[in-house]
Amino acid sequence: PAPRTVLLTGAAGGMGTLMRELLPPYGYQLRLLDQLPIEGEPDAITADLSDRDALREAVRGVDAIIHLAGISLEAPFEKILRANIEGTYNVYEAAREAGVRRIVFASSNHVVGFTPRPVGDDPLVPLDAPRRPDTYYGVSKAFGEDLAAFYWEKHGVETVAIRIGSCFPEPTTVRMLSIWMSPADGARLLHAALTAENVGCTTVYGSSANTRLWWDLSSARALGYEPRDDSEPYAAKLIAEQGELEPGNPEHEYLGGAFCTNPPIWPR
Ligand code: NAI
Ligand code: 15L
Repeated sequence: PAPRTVLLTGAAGGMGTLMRELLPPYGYQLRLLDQLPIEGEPDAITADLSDRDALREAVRGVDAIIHLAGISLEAPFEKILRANIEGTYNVYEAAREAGVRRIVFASSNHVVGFTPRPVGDDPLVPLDAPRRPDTYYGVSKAFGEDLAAFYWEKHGVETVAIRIGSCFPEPTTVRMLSIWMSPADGARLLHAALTAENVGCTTVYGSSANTRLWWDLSSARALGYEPRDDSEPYAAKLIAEQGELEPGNPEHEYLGGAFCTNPPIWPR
């Protein structure tokens, strides 16, 4: 049966806030969790990912989990360790104990951040490109993907790991023209990841059908995902303001962009 009740971790964050609006029309009943309280959501669970009792309670009776919570930028290793590595382990353990069948894990393009961006006729970056994390943050997402594979092989917990590009209301940089995932396409991809059958442990790149796309969306499409958006209408203005990506500029050379050179730091 298709999942109905879904735990959304990281529900107070940027994507969580967007998905709280966009997912219920697909028929999901969302249970919300974040370390921060969520205005206007008195039933949301306010808990840190280190609180295993709270997670045990939060997963009780859910059909699936969308795991977005965590540090979403670069941070000192100790912080990444607690929130993204131990935190994701705690989510998987709670899911295993409660018999939750499927987790959709918010991985990131920064797992392969040091992959050179395709230029000209270069092929799109394939799913099996070697991992080349660009930050401790990217390393933590690579860990999450491996943890997911282990929980599938060993415990039968299914995962769709989505290497998200940039999911924001609009693309704001020239790099984002290639990796943007519109919020509406983000919801389409999450829905596909929740409902596709026999996913086992699957990894996909997550973005819209961008004209300037850098990676292969075929494994996402195999889930039934049909992106409808393209960042191209934003291109002329962003390029006029920021210029084209330059060959030889280290900040423009790799998929991970500035994460490879001067990563944005988690503020808390
Ligand atoms: P965000 O930083 O806006 O939201 C993350 C949420 O997780 C925050 O509300 C925060 O309070 C919560 N959180 C952090 N540590 C926690 C902990 N220890 N316990 C409980 N809650 C905790 O990030 P955003 O942009 O919404 O991203 C969501 C997820 O998707 C993240 O895992 C991020 O790494 C991943 N992702 C997002 C991309 C994007 O374009 N938005 C791109 C690639 C990956
Ligand atoms: C990410 O993984 C971050 O969570 C998000 O905030 C963006 O910076 C995105 O990657 C990106 O690469 O643009």
